[in-house]
Amino acid sequence: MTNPAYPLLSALNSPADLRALPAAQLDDVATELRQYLIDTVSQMGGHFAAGLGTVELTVALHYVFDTPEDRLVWDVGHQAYPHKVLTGRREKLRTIKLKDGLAPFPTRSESEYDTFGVGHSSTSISAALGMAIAAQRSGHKRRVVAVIGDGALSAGMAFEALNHAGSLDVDMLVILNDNDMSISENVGAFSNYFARVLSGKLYASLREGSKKVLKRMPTVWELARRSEEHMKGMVLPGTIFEEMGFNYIGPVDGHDLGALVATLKNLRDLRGPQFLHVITRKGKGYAPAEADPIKWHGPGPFDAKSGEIFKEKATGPSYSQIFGQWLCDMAELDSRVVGITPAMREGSGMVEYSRRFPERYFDVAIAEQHAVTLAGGMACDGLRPVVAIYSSFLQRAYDQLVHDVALQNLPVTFAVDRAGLVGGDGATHQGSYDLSFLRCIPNLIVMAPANENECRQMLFTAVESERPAVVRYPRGQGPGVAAEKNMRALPIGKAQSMREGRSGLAIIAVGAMVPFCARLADQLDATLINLRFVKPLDEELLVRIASTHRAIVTVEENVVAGGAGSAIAECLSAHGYTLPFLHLGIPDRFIEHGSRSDCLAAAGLDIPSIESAVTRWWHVPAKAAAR
Ligand SMILES: Cc1ncc(C[n+]2csc(CCOP(=O)(O)OP(=O)(O)O)c2C)c(N)n1
Repeated sequence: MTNPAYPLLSALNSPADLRALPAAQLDDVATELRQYLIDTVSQMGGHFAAGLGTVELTVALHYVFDTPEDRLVWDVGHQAYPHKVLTGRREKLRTIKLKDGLAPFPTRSESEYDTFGVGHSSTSISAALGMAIAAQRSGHKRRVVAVIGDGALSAGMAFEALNHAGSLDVDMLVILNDNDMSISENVGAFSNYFARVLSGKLYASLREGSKKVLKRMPTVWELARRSEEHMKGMVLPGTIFEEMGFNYIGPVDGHDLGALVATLKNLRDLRGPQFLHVITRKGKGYAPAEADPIKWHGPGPFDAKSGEIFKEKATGPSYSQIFGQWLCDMAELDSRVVGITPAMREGSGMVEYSRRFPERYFDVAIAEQHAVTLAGGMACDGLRPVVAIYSSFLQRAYDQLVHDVALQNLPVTFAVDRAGLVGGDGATHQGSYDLSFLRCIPNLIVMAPANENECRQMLFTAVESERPAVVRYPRGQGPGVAAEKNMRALPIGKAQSMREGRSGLAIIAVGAMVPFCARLADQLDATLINLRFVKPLDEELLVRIASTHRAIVTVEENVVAGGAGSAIAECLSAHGYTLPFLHLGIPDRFIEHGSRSDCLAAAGLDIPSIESAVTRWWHVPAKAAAR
């Protein structure tokens, strides 16, 4: 049934329907699609400005290419809402990020049009190249297209893939969606170069000229060939891509559907690695988002008419804000301290710091590996770098952490945000593994705060330790313990005893799980320990607990496999203790999107699940075994 608000769009149930339309109707489809995004995202929040910028590109791609037979690979996937709408998921868009609703990013299990699972950036060219090689080897004639933003192009992986693809004789198209923005302003020499060249008068006139040429010429190939002499080496932003073995075309106005369709049709039939540079505007078509694309990157629900984003009532500061305040205070206290972010200024709570300490603030673009090694170098020569990084993005920089920091015992502080379950961003962004992959690295100190004040004191402890040290804290707010202005270093490797119980059961909890276990410890008259340090462990206290209790429960917001519970069991087993253990943590499966509470419940880590799991275990088999 067609919806009068979106007469064309509501009749499109697949890209095949779109391809059946005359080209003259595509502009109207784009207008409706944009309005649909505004109407829908305003109700439930979600990634917004990036999707508004890719409306025309998405329509053109599905119109020209034979998706899903032709492979369309989106980078990161936060700009893929229009793609979801055009590929049979229009009505479900309102469920995106919600429990059992659409996934936040393209996901292979969700749709055959989602050719590659994404969420972490800069993977699209590698994945598309892999598909192009597979097509070549199996004799498939399909086309493969990667769409990557200028922010995502700043990562090493993207260049590794370009470097490889340009040396091969494979048919693939890389589209650079250039809007001059990452989540915040895009940074780096490459981005500056594009901006300089594209804003140059000379280039603008050449572009006008080439537009006219395009109209007269049958193929883009010919355009590229004929315009080569006067453009290449002078101002053409694509010279570097040409040098890497790509045939560079562009820039093309990414909101001009006619030009996009004509260009893509020409490119579809070209052999070898092709590179199309498309200029778009983040937030296109929604004035508030065009004016402030940072604010509108991923807003909550908003009033579409007034542009007012409805604020959730916060009862206290988030952990990211606690970190941001601490970083400012620490920078004031110690002139050696510098802050590093891989393109996550807003999310990591560093806006204020970046304003107050611009000389000591380094946004390195989406380059987690570089961020960590850069910090290593800084620490070698007297600085005390603080790398703010999300747990799931730290996965990218593992070797750098081991080889460039820990092995050299360099004093780098890691503020690991979004550790544990993150909610709406789903499986790709869950910070499920950091305790497991960190605690096995020699020299590292690994801390997890149980509340806001402890977070601040641990961050201070990390810098004061003069060693590589990690503080991992969850998304959102803590239990509401006000952070003391005064900073004091905690004794390294000392846990905190919260409650001495008489039942013989000890609960050892980590970070955010400590307050979750308080009521349970009272109910069961159990001892409650706030582990504080996952590394080094408080062996003395653990041995005392093991010798005075009959069973131990460990609770952590990290995978059970190899986590803090395993560390405790290993330690006690080495001391000869064989008492019963229950290890609670994230189970051995990926936890999908939903609210943070939904995710905790799905992992069995919400308060009721913890309480019932421990109570059952303690009352029946463990107690019997322990008697
Ligand atoms: C490895 C990794 N680091 C950081 C992020 C967070 N992130 C999501 S989108 C984004 C900006 C992407 O910019 P760009 O590719 O230019 O897309 P735009 O939003 O401008 O359309 C960042 C930093 C991520 N998804 N993956």
